[in-house]
Amino acid sequence: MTKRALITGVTGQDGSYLAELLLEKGYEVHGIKRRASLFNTDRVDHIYEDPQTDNARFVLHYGDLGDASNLTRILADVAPDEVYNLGAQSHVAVSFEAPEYTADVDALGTLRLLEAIRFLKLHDKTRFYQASTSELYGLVQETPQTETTPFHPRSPYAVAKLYAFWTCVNHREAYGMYACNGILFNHESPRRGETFVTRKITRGLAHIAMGLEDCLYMGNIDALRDWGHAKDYVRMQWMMLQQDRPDDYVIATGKQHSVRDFIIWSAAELGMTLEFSGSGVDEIATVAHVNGNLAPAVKPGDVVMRIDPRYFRPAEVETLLGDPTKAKKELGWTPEITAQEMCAEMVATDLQAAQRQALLKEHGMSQPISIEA
Ligand code: NDP
Ligand code: GDR
Repeated sequence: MTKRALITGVTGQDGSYLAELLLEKGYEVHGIKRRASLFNTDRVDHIYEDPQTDNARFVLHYGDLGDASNLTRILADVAPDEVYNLGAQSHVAVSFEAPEYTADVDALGTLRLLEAIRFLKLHDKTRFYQASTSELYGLVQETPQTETTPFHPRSPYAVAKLYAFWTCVNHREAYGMYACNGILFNHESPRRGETFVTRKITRGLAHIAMGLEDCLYMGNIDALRDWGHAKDYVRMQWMMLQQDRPDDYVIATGKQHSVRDFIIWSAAELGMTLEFSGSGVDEIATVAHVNGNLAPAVKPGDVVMRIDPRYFRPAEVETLLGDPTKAKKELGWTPEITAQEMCAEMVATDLQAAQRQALLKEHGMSQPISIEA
């Protein structure tokens, strides 16, 4: 029998990789997309099937995690074997600007889904995956972080995700639902949203290399993160729902790097060697050498990074490092792509796009570039 999955957040980074994975595995995949004034399905356009196609295996439904009746109707229509709740206002810095909206979507949205499954009496059939996060650890109490490390959230986003985490656990304990939390550490890819730090760096430096921007403006470049590749992490999301018993797992690489490291790697992929000087808000990165021809617009002495305090957060998560031993032991999961390999892939993709844009600009056909990140 063909398995049916429902993915909230299907148009996001993880949603798009997960949809691909499930289609490869023979699932019928239903995704919830939001109504927007412009097309917002870039990441899944390549797997989109015309609704007129007979037996389409990839189906999109309009919906929103803020709308309980809409979620209930979609769940009733689809009656999925597996629900992956990836939809969220997922930007930590934005959650300080929009805390109430973030709580509504990320916290109550999870409750709405779980209650709809219960109300529809799907809970014996439907397995539920909750996109939990290393941001729950926030002000870390122990290093590395495991499934038993205490939480101390440091943003409205993390507080909302804490509610969702415990709602998921509570529905498992109270109603016997098959509901799992994946406590995922940062994971990135060429499909990462442009305002998250890794993508901001790879895209920004690629633009600088091609003369489309002058300088990258950054926040706290000493922050430490455990970065993995989204492709490795969605594999684990699926694995979690294939076990005999539901449980919660940390998904991480067990390796930590700074934002500064990521800037250095990205620049090196473009042939630039950087020198950092100054400190605090006056720190800058200057190009010391340029090798090869991937950065034709850059010369030694150019300042390509400055600090802009606008990107500091009211409360920061300085350091995160995950211990994925449980996932490795119980599920046999290991990440295959290192942070540096991922960085190289992201830079290559962003450079290609920047080269195209530079060519268009040269011929008077350029579009304005958004550098707000
Ligand atoms: P993205 O920001 O790339 O995608 C978020 C998705 O949620 C998008 O499809 C977005 O739609 C959708 N969405 C936003 N608001 C709503 C809403 N009100 N109703 C329905 N859908 C909504 O996130 P990622 O793919 O990176 O992350 C997936 C999940 O995993 C998120 O819940 C995130 O918080 C969590 N997470 C992510 C980690 C990471 O490092 N990537 C680590 C740990 C957890 P649209 O495309 O229209 O904006
Ligand atoms: P994070 O990811 O907050 O960890 O949340 P992000 O890439 O936004 O920030 C990582 C670290 O980099 C620092 N930083 C900057 N961040 C951004 N966005 N822009 C900057 O200019 C900048 N300069 C420095 C940040 O302060 C932070 O310390 C991500 C999201 O995907 C969440 O949804 C997810 O839950 C967590 O990862 C795990």
